[in-house]
Amino acid sequence: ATPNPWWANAVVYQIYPRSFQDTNGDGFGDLKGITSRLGYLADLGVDVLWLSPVYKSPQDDNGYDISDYRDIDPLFGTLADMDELIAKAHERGIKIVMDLVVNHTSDEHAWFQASRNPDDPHADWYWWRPARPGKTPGTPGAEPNEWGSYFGGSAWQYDPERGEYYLHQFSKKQPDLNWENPDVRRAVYDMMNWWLDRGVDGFRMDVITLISKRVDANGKLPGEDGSLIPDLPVGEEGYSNPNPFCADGPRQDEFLAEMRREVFDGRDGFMTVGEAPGISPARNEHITDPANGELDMLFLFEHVDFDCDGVKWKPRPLDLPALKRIMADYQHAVKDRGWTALFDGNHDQPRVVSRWGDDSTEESRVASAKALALTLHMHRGTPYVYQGEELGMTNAHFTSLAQYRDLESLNAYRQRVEEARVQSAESMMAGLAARSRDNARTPMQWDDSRYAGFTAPDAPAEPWIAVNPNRTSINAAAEVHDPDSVFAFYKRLIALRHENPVVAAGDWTPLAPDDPQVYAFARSLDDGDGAHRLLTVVNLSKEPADLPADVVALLPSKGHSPESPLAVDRVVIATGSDAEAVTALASGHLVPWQGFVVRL
Ligand code: TEU
Ligand code: CA
Repeated sequence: ATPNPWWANAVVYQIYPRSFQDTNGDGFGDLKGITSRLGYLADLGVDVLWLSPVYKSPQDDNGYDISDYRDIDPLFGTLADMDELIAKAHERGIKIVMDLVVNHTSDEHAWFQASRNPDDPHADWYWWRPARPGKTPGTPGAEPNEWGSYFGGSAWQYDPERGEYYLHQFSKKQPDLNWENPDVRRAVYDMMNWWLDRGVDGFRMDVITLISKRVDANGKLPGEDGSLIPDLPVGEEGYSNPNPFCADGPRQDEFLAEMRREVFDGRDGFMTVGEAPGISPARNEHITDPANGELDMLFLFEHVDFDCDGVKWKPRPLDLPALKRIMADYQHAVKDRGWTALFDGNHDQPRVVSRWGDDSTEESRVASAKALALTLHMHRGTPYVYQGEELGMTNAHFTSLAQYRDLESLNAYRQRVEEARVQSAESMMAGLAARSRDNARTPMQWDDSRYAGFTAPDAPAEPWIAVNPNRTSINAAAEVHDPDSVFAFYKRLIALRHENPVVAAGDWTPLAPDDPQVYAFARSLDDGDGAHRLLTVVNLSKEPADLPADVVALLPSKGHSPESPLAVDRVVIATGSDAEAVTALASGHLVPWQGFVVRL
């Protein structure tokens, strides 16, 4: 096999700057804060930092609504602070990847303001459409079609100045850019080159699989002629879903290949990762196959969308065999070519230890956080660690609407409980507690002080969102020197990926796919002097579990009976002690949340 590119052996750490480290006491994290924590990140051993957006922004969607791509928002600091962070990170051999948000801009971007004048050269830089025929512009029901925004309400906003509607799949302050327009693409590529020339090492590309829309030969979007969009039902909240017309569209590959040529060809040492809602594993193989010159890897979403009852606000408990099937599809799709990003959490998802682990006691929280980390990091792909995940940070467990900040959550509450009346307040509050994006956005817990060291205890301003009270027991200061901490375990997992080629490059083979408690798989790599194989076994449940038969069958003859236990030096890593792993294999029984990797 061709030698892996550098990012195939790397671990990426996602920073949500707003909640990472505040250094000027305004209650918001900032760039100087990130720079001040590079030692911690170097100690953890991560190779790349992905920063959620820090560009100029009205902060309607916490920076995913950009008003100037070539400047830093004062909330986070200055371009000089960004240059310093890049330089200081590079000194430590850590790369910096920026968040590229180009499916849409802020409505306060100069491009959009110019576009409101139909005679301006920017007039066609966004998706402007007239009111539905026969309807008075600006009145309810006059929108060009029934599409709903992911953040509630219609996906069309009326602009009285232009007298037309503009498309926004996300908030009304996030108008979709018109990628059909070559001037838009040119402007995006020029900006990307400007950042790469400034020293950044690549991009995470926000909803990059939504940029190509399915327009007809006349450039019309479905339903614009006043008819209902064919075959797209209006949902319980009164809108239809634009996804079938805006995800993985007809020019997706063309645009990504053009971007690769215009921006990345000729450069090296960079990486690109696309946020890819609506992309199948098979399409992931095509887009990440280096022969197609598009993207290096993608975040796929089925594994973080399936555990609910049709809508994220009606969560369901984990169905482990279903998760294993989804992850197996991801892995099989890229076994011969292409690559995949591995993640269980980010700034849009609840904390994985609360979602699929058990944060009800300290013991189960630590054990399940390690078990989940072991499962993810032993897969083939590039693992992403979301800030605080390495500490076993939990969901916020908010109890009142006033504690929430995220517009997705607040708009969903209003629309589902108060307007469409499709969910009770009590059920919605439970849904928010389980799935609100704010669960992952509470301040990073550095120590047990009043604001967890995120900002000074005597800071003039409160943090922008409440610090989790469990900062008293869950914080970096308590973990970085504790060999049994979640942090120490992540550090070992990251080191293992750097040291053991089987982890980064080995093939992946599922085991016990139908077992409801145990997640098991094998990794193998033949590097010329025989195959090296690793067996991963994890009890992802709060109950004891039996070793699955097809796992036992893989063990060497000496290894699965009390009389002939596996030699302890075959244990590569274990959530408990190595001896406990040997005992589990010999006895055939796993204690709750017990996981380990052994050399076969
Ligand atoms: O997320 C897009 C996206 O898929 C999320 O909206 C996700 O589907 C949803 O939050 C889960 O319920 C990206 C960014 O990661 C997100 O923070 C932004 O709000 C969004 O795009 C718009 O830029
Ligand atoms: Ca600050």
